[in-house]
Amino acid sequence: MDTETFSLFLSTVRRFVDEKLIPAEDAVEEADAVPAEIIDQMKEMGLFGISVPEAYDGLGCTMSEEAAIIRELTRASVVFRSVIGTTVGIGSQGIVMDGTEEQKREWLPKFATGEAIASFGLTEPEAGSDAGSLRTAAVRDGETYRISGTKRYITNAPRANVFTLMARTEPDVKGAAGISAFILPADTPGISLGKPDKKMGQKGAVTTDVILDDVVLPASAIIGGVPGRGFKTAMKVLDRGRIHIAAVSLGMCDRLIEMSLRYALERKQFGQRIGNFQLVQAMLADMKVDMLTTEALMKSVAAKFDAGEPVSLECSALKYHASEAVGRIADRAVQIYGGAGYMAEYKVERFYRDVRLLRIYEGTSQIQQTIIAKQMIRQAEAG
Ligand code: COS
Repeated sequence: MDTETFSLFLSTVRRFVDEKLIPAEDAVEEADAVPAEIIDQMKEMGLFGISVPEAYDGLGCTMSEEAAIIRELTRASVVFRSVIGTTVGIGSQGIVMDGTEEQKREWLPKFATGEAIASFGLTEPEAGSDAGSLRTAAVRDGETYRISGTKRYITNAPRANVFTLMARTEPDVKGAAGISAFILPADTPGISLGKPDKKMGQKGAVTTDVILDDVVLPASAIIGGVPGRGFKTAMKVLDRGRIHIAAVSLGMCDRLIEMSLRYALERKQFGQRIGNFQLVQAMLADMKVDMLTTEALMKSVAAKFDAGEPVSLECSALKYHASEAVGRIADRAVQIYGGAGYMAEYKVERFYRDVRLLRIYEGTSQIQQTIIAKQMIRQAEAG
């Protein structure tokens, strides 16, 4: 997108956030659902297609552009972003990165319009951080695979038309090398969903188990057509996804700082606004520093990603920093609000719970630390 078109798009998103999404936050929390009308508006705006290349009818945003859009969008409750999150990110990008031309032509234009919602099936009951130990088995049977297993906490599973699903095609190969990524249409016989998970926060975002009982798929459903490459596809998708999650964190940083500053200027104690007190100022300043360091890191990592540089370590560093930073910011926001910060009607307690997930999904902070350190050690050993 040229600069002018892009800044117009961003201001449309900003208006949508201020006029539609923020006013709908309480109703979404209450109903534990995002209204269909809002989802339709997101489709009309092209939000489902930001990461789909233009050749497949998407907006073809760069990572830097996507991050800026997601940051803007997540000034409203992160639950709205969750509606588009898997289609923009982890659910579609395996096909964008490693799919065959035929697979891209079949699915990407549908993702771009939101006609098809994509979801990502990696996590299992016994395989969370240790994704390479997944057990869902895909057994070759002539020109097909028969897949059985359970996927856990799958975001947008009930909305999904298709899953990119990781399964073990080589039962004798332990770890990552035996895993393939499949394109699994959600209406394939043998798929059933568990009950919606009851979560700490993010009401309106949906996750369920996905249970596969002898699901038959053609061998051509493997992303890229070559078995054994699915783990690497998943890791590349997650590297990119971690920049996206940092942008989500940053949007919430902006919102929480905006709210805290407003409250500090309105709320009076000891005969003056609490923003005059240096201990409150210290919290505001620390929030700003956390936001600015996240913003700076995000811009540099997204730019390196767009330049095609290897950024796996940086993606982990960014996701780690951003998600921890927004956690600290949310905690300080509750503190600045005091008693009101603990009460549902002021919303900061909700955001405090909502952002807690950012330190967990798409790789915990501890997994990010190990990715960073392992690469540092590898680089040192390589001289
Ligand atoms: N990009 C490309 N390839 C990668 C990669 C990346 N970012 N990370 C790892 N790989 C490759 C490795 O190069 C290795 O290939 P070779 O055997 O050909 O060298 C292979 O994948 C296995 O890598 P590794 O040995 O590092 O895998 P581990 O099993 O030790 O696990 C971690 C790696 C822990 C990093 C991985 O399991 C992980 O990211 N876990 C968190 C999962 C997660 O984020 N879950 C969230 C659920 S989705 S919301």
